[in-house]
Amino acid sequence: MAALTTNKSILSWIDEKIELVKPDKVVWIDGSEEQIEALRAEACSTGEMIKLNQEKLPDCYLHRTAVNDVARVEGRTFICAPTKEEAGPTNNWMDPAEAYEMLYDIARDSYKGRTMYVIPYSMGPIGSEFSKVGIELTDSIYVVLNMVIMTRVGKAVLDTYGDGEDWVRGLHCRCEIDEEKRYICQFPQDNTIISVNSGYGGNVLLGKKCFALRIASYLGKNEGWMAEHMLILGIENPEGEVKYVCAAFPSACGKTNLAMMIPPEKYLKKGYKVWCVGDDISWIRKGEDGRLYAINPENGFFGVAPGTNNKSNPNALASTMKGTIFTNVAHNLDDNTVWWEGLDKNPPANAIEWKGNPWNGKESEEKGAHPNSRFTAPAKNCPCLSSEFENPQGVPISAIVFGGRRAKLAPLVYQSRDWNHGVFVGSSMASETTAAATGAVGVVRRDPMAMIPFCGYNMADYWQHWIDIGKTLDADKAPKIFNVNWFRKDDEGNFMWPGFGDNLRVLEWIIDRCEGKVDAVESEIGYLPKAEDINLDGIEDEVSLETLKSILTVEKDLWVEEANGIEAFYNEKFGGNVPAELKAELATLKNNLK
Ligand code: GTP
Ligand code: SPV
Ligand code: MN
Repeated sequence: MAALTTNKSILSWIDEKIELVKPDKVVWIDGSEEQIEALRAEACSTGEMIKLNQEKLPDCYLHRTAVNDVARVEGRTFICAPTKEEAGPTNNWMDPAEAYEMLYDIARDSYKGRTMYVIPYSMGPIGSEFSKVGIELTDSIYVVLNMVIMTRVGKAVLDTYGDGEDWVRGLHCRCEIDEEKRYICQFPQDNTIISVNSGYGGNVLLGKKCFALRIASYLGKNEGWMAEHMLILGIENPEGEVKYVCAAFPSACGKTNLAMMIPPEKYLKKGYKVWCVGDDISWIRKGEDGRLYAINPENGFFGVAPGTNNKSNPNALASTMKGTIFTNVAHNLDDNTVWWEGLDKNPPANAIEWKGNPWNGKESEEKGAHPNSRFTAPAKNCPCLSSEFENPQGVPISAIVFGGRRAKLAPLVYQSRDWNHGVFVGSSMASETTAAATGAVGVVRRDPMAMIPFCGYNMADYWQHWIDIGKTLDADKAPKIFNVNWFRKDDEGNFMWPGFGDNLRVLEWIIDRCEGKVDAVESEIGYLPKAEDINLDGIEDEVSLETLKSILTVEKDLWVEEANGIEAFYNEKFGGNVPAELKAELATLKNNLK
């Protein structure tokens, strides 16, 4: 098939890779509906995908990954910078020359008998000055069809790009899905990603975490912008004014849910609306007016299925009703649809579970869907998609919100005193681990800015970059920085805050703070809301004022422990490399707690 570009750097790189992996055939993905339809049909003919009930779920498909390949593998993800120091203490590092040699050995001849798909894609609207181009080579139709949803794919990308050389090189080889030979390697200095022996989302949809966070964070450092693991949402008040918020929560800690939330009944009646710009990744830079602007580089949602239902996230559910690929959920054989834990209280009796075995959801103790099962849905399906979604300049950011999953300690919400204090709050974030990555679940770990698995260079330098960006912002233009925690639990293990749509009550306080419309209480850790300033109208039965007060309290002895934990994290991991501004913030916190 004829190449879709005359760009020499692209063509020669692809030729080299063809020589390496030896495909039977090379197919360029042009983005046409006919080609996509033919690939879907081919994937169904080989069993790689299952065509679902086309009346209930038009253009929807089901895919099951290998049982050993269901989440990101942080232990096998490497930043192959020239020195270990550049990758930093929180990344796995491999020497680039050694990494290339090892990866090429694994990749060599691995496309024999297979097709090489060449996917030209744009992260960000095609042609926007914010956007970046990538080429992913893959031997998986599933990857092609996911990339078609998650990014802007096809000939238009190459036509707009022309003859540049700064495109991101991505090679994915399924090989034998061998866990022992699975590697996800980023070479930030070479704009290159190589991923072998996996077929799971975050490991193989190279535009997503590998490019839009790991490579892009490194580019951002050098080019003066930021790539962040953040959702972007717009909150429209009854007067029709929209304020935008970016929020960083670790994987499976509520970004998609917050980004698409439906306001509580009483807010809807008053005329509040929430608009989704993005649910996972933000690229942020300073605009001409001196404010920070964010775009969502993606074009779809790769969302966690379990827990998604008509009450928790109706917009996400609606987004999955057409053109969606479901991965590792249960297959309801009665009507050829899908099911997952938390969809409804009516699991199918006649079904296949995520591993591919017969499953009776009414009787089985086993789960039907993997806890990290996902949907890949086009952004355009989302009923609350922002009209600014395609805006090449992005949206102006009023507030940046950090948050994690903490059963104890972290209050429902607090505000940092200023930018540097906000960076400190982000740098000291911690959260309970989730099923989004392989390994133990529910263990509290430090996850600065929700970027621990995604920062493409030394995290201490990344913090410095945050501080430096702050220095370029006028105080009245800089977004205000907050921390939230939807996941506080009582002694019986019940969530103390209803969460989901009711989180708008907290966002309302955040926006009011940005506008100087509401007072706060100064505490050891920052500004806390007065309990009566969080609107409980309509949920008084669920959250008493007393409960609210208890999750808006700084528990001093726990915070002393926390400050010690932060200090240990700084010292043990980073030694002398922690920016002076953050050390000063830590000293202030310790002093406040005396
Ligand atoms: P990634 O796609 O992995 O980056 O995850 P995410 O941050 O987008 O998380 P998502 O919104 O998919 O939520 C993950 C899990 O958290 C789901 O099971 C949700 O039901 C649950 N969750 C989300 N928001 C809330 C909340 O406000 N309260 C509670 N208790 N659970 C929530
Ligand atoms: C995450 O784990 O943060 C995700 C899913 O958004 S993945 O694409 O696997 O990274
Ligand atoms: Mn994510």
